[in-house]
Amino acid sequence: MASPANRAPPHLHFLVLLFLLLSPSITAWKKDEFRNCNQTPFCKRARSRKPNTLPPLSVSDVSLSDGGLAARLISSDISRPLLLHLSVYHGGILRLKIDEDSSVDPPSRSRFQVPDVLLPDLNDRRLWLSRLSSSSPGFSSFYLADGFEAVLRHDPFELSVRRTGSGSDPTQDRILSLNSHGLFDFEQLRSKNDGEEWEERFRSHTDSRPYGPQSITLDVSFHDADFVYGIPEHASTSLALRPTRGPGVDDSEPYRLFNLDVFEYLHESPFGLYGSIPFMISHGERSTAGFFWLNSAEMQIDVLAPGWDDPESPDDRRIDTLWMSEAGVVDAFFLVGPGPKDVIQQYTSLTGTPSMPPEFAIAYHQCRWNYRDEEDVAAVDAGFDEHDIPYDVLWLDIEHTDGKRYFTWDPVLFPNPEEMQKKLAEKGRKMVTIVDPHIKRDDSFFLHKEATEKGYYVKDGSGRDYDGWCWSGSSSYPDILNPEIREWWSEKFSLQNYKGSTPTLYIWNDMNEPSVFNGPEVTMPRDTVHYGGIEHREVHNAYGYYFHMATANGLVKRGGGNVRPFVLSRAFFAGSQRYGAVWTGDNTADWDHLRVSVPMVLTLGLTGITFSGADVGGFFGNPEPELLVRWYQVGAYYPFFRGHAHHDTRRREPWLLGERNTALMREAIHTRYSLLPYYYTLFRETSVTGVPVMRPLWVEFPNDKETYNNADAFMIGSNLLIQGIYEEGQKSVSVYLPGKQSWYNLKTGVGYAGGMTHKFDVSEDCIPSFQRAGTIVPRRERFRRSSSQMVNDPYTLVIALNSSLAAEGELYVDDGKSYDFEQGAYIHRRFIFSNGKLTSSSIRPANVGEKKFSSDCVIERIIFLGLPHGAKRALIETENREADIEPGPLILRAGSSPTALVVRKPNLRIADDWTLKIL
Ligand code: NBV
Repeated sequence: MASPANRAPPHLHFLVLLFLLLSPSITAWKKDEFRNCNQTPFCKRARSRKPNTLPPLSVSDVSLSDGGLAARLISSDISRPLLLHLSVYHGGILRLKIDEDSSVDPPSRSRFQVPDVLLPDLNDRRLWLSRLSSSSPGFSSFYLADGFEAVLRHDPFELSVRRTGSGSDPTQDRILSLNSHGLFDFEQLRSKNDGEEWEERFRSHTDSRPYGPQSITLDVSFHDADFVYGIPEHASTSLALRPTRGPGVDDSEPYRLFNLDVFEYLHESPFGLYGSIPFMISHGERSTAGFFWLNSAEMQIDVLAPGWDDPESPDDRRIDTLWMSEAGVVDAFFLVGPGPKDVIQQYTSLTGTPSMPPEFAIAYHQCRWNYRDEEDVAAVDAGFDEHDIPYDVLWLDIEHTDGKRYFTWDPVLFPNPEEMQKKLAEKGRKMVTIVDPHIKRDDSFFLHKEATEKGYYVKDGSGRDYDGWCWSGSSSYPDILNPEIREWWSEKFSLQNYKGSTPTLYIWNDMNEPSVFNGPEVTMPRDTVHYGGIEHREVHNAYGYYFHMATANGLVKRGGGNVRPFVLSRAFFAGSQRYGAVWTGDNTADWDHLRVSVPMVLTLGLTGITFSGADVGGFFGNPEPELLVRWYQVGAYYPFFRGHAHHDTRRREPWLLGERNTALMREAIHTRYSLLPYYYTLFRETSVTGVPVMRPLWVEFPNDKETYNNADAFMIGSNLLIQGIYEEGQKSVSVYLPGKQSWYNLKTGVGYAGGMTHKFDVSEDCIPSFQRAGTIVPRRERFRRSSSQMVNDPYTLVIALNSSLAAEGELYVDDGKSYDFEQGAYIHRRFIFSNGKLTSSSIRPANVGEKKFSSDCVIERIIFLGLPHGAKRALIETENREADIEPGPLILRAGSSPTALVVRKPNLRIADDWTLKIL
């Protein structure tokens, strides 16, 4: 049956769209379009509670069951006892689940628990929980990990994690605790009271809320913490989360986690953006810890300033936070650290490490809304060659389709899509097309016909296919929560089903929050219904995640299970790192947005999603050439590096702003291409450990307080430190170089002492970048059209020596596209330089498969920084031959002067073990 919007005559649709496009409400960020905490009843209620004023909760009927601890939570105002369950996982993870006891006075439905996020093998990593005999009366304590125990206080209920061996007082030496302020509140499902109104209204929208209030609130304290980080996605120029409430906080709004398509978002705001990850990390000199709440409903999180509870005695050593969720259950994880990398590893042992991307995907991408037609595509492609700029992927936005019907091509503008892709492929280049979740309600569109017939759309409250307005006009949205529908969706990417696609076509999922132009807060109404009767409110933040998953699985299937997919998604949730990359959405071409991109990408990395970046140049508006150049210089280091722009902006391919600027952008892109071997090695590392490619300084220097809130500089792996330039016409910049070792400028090779701030003159040709002494970075210095044309090229090793004249580094290489690496088909080398000798040995865990990867690539140049002058020759001991050493430049570009000693043409195979000795 057609919904009212569907019955509207077509001209009305056009008028509505015209109205939406011209309306001043979407020409700039409009606060009023989005709910604030006061307009969100569960948030307002939770925030108004004072600490320890609710009837206290207590723990009863504690028993050990099924390897975990089970108990009931009771209080004078809880109608049905709550069931509490604690379990412990290998590696320092405590899990707390709290749900309603549905055996008593059964509620009409069960509460939603997010499936498909936690790794399926998690259960195998459970530790059998045993109560410690030393537990004090009224407490249950148990082993969590070496050095840590969990403590459950019975009355009043409190759960904490503390270091062991810190004495008999169970409240001593805690690192994390829950309900220490008695703010835990669980609105239980119940029947409507007479006269009670459950509906909620916002602007012209009414949420029927058929199941009434069901929110959950809890307070979490991070002890020994100087700062907390995480819970993306928000735009903030501070890497550490600023307090949202308490003394000294004026503009008091909690951080909102609710996936939204926010038009022209501000660079400084706690409001929710496109993705949500309810994971927070605390850090201080003594420890790092984490808290993750697996819940996909709207969440609001307060970071409370010291003294929020008692202005007379603020406690600076503890950070209290308040977590409020509209629905779902408590399924929370406490991560003990104790170091930053431990916490990230613990988190990714729950939600997965980032998948290994195909190699082309970590090179440069060129995008625009839109490349008009095939001729335009050919001209842009040729432009890169003419200007000697490498790039790997050309992107097509929504206009390439036939009337915003995804999986189709505009027959006039793109009549020969396969040929177009093949031409790019001849140069080793790929194409990406956009596929959004809104499906045009057009009976002649195969996708809509099929989805309608099969009943695959999300339903509105009355059971009809939900009909919303988006790019394609009246549209419906696949119910991607349903595994059968995900299967169906993934089949659409096969070469037979996606007409005009070829194996070098990859995918971009935009608008998957989901964005609905005429929906409440530009998204799907909360009372729409998914698979299994789940309300949209319960699953909202994971909708885009499922979309990303189904699309990525589609590409895996297309490749017969042995081709790595590449899918970029705008919306994300915990676990999205398993399915591909994300970007920070519609930013603006101004300096503040360039600045904020760094903490945004760093925060994504801390919460599992390392493969991310911001639109280089800024999506809205026209960047001045200086801004565009600076953006390329920073963007060249984002894990995901793509230039993109709105259709209203002037064209800005990297050769359009004058020769000098072309040269500067070329140099920035060349920097990325030269570092691809290092980046690929880091992507391998993150796919194993979860530790991000782009890292906050404090992750590498956890004891150096100076680094804790540095959002302007960042690390690429452990070896490179990069400082962005975020101001127009900036003449000088202060850069803090952490650690006891020195740092070498990446371009000049000049060394600088660590542990201090240096003031540098800013040059136009690059941003300050440094290699840490004691490290070895593999590079490739020959530039070609695309990364795949570089596969047989030789490598350069840059060896930055520390004060003991030693250094270490790695190189990881595989075929760049298949999953054969999972069976051992890769080369992973460790290079160690010490006592005047450089050795290359293989890193290969014993249980890795038998498959081999072979490469004839050699190292054509070894550059030493910090090697005392005088060395003239090197002996390759394993082959008994010599190579020359000469002073040389660090970078083989015009105008570079010698700052290093260079071993010329050692021609050492990367696949072999060898030793080279400086004579
Ligand atoms: O598909 C058009 C754009 C896209 O270029 C951009 O990157 C997305 O974030 N899309 C949003 C929809 C329209 C934005 C105004």
